[in-house]
Amino acid sequence: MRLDVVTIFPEYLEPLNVSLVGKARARGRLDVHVHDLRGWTHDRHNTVDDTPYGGGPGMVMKTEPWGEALDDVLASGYETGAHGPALVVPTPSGRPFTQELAVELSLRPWLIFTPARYEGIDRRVTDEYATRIPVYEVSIGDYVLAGGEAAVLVVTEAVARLLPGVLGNAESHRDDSFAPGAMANLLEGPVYTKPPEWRGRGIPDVLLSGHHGKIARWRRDEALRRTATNRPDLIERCEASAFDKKDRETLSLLGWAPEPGGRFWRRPQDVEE
Ligand code: 6GU
Repeated sequence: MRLDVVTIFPEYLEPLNVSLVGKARARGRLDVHVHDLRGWTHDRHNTVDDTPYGGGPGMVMKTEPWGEALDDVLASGYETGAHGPALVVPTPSGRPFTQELAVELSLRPWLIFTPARYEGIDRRVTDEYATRIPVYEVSIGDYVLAGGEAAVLVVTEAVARLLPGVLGNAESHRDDSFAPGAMANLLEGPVYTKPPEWRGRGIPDVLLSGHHGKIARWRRDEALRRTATNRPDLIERCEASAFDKKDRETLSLLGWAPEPGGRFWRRPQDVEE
């Protein structure tokens, strides 16, 4: 997969050289190109922003540097044989970045990221490239960052670990908490390793029992417990058929009630205001 990032803070993308993404690059699974947007300015001050039409606070990133940068990145990619580019525009106004979208992006051969500072990029830039290539406007959560660079790191890491030969263990994705079609999309429960006792704290007996059926059931109950506490919306979203008989018992003990249709709902007295 080829990755291009156009930014006014190329040094912010240094983490792409380390850890999992760095390994993917070293193994030849990822071909990363970081570009300084200011290289496509022509004035003495390397201006990339201007005041917004219609007034209001902040500054807007200008069309011309982005247009020239993206034209050059697209052309250079084609020259080296890249195909199927897609633009990924990080913005708090984008669609939520999910594991499902990470999987979709991991199947594309070439992603071009356009992290913006200030109040974002002049809309005409996205509109223009959307007539040529797929454009994904993505948000990584319900909070506001000062710029899209951190979001590029987040998306890149989520995508890179899905590329063949990066994680090493093909099984590892299937159980991801948010893997599409995962067992009821539950959060993963707690994990333990040696030593068997640490500061007076032991390991749950069942994990030492060697009884695979009981271990699987315990893990499932812990996943239900953690999901019910941290992400009750995920439980409510589950189809009735996602829960077996023991799941239902566990959820009832956790204070959840089945609807007539079989879906689960927090009992009204347990819903926080
Ligand atoms: Cl992608 N960018 C910015 N600036 N803020 C965000 C975001 C992206 N996702 C959530 N907040």
